[in-house]
Amino acid sequence: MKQLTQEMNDLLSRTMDSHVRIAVTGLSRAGKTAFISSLVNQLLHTSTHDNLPLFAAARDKRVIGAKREPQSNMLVPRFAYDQAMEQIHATPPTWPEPTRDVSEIRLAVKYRPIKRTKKLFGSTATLNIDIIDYPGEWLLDLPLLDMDFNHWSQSQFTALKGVRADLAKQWLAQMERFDPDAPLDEKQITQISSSYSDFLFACKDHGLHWVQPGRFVLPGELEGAPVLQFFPCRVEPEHKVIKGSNLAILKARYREYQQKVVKAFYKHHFSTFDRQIVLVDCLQPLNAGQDSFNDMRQALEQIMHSFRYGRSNVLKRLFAPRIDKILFAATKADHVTPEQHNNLVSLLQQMVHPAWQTACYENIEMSCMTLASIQATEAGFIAQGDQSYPALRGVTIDGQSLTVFPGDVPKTRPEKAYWQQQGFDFIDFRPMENSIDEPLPHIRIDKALEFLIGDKLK
Ligand SMILES: Nc1nc2c(ncn2[C@@H]2O[C@H](COP(=O)(O)OP(=O)(O)O)[C@@H](O)[C@H]2O)c(=O)[nH]1
Ligand SMILES: [Mg+2]
Repeated sequence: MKQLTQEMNDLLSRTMDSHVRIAVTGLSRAGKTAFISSLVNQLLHTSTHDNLPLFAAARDKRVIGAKREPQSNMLVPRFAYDQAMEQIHATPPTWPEPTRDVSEIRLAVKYRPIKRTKKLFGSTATLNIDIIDYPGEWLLDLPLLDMDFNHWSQSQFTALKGVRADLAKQWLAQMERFDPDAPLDEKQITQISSSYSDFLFACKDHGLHWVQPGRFVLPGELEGAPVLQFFPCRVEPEHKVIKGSNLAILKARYREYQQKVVKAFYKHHFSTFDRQIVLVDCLQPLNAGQDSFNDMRQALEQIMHSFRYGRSNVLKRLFAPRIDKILFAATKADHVTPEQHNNLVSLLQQMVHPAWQTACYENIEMSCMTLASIQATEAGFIAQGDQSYPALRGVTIDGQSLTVFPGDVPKTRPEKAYWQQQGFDFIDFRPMENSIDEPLPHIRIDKALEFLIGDKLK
């Protein structure tokens, strides 16, 4: 009953435009934890600081204050904001620990509305904002809902080219000794599953982001569970499955994974999101090389399928979608000098727009931008003779002060020659020292907020 009342309240406040659920995703290390930490930090400071000039409600002094509230979904872990702040404000400052699961945090923002309908209810109003953090890798699993085990296995073997084929060697060697028709050998299945997971992890380490099943590399609370212990196995379509055989169990676990992991995520989490921000680290693949870059594009395209609610779409059969705005943001903009920011947006647009335009995204507004959640460098110029060049100054993770020009960001998808001739070389900096009473330094978090919730604060 309590649960029901809570749900009714949430529903009511949503119709009153006083509740919004913003989902934050991106592949691992895209910058989700840093983004949410900074977003919360900015909102908590905005009544006392002019830290969000591009966020109209804050600029116009209509935000009275923000505070943290207990989250509504009690089955989801809380986003570790306090821990993140401790780490960022430590001496020396460090980046927050990576998170590996879905988590949530709620803020209540009190503001002065300008819409007449809202003013009827008083001179102030409150917007409850739920911010949900979940791994983008989980969205790579969507196609699994439309594929049976054989079909999926086939697709995995087809993808074994180039670096992937090399990385898969150990797993494939174990497959040689695997007999799908033999009676269930739990130990062998566990071993091969673990070898298959190692292969997926190795792909990630080599900057190859398209991995399936996505949960294998970010299992969250499912770590070690049998539902994550299976692997692709190539058999002829007409191959008969013997009851109690290895193959029978692989297929059963695959079906369980489809239902209890993939479908459950879309039904219980994804279906509740109103707005989505997808964070993309375009710089890492620029560092890593062409394979990594192409792979990132492929993974992004795959991620975008989750926002495509065409009529016959598998998602539409599961729930009534309601995401109406998506922001794609290239993160870590403080890794490049400011005059490169435009190129960084163009690059992101080039990765996102073609897929966006050819598909049917019903009633979803989309935008691309660049941001730095927690600015770790200062931009300036260095003089060389009578010329001056743009440069960044920061402190490296091991405490060295550096002034660098990391390179030009290509405006469009680079050709192979880019990596051969110049490439890109960015260095990891640690967060700048910052007083706990001050908001964190950022680049364009306010612009992101304006896109994501500006309309809700009118
Ligand atoms: N310079 C800079 N580095 C960032 C920023 N955001 C994230 N990073 C770096 O990217 C790493 C991964 O970020 P995190 O937020 O943990 O990624 P997540 O896996 O998507 O949650 C951090 O440890 C930082 O090194 C940023 O705004 N500026
Ligand atoms: Mg994280």
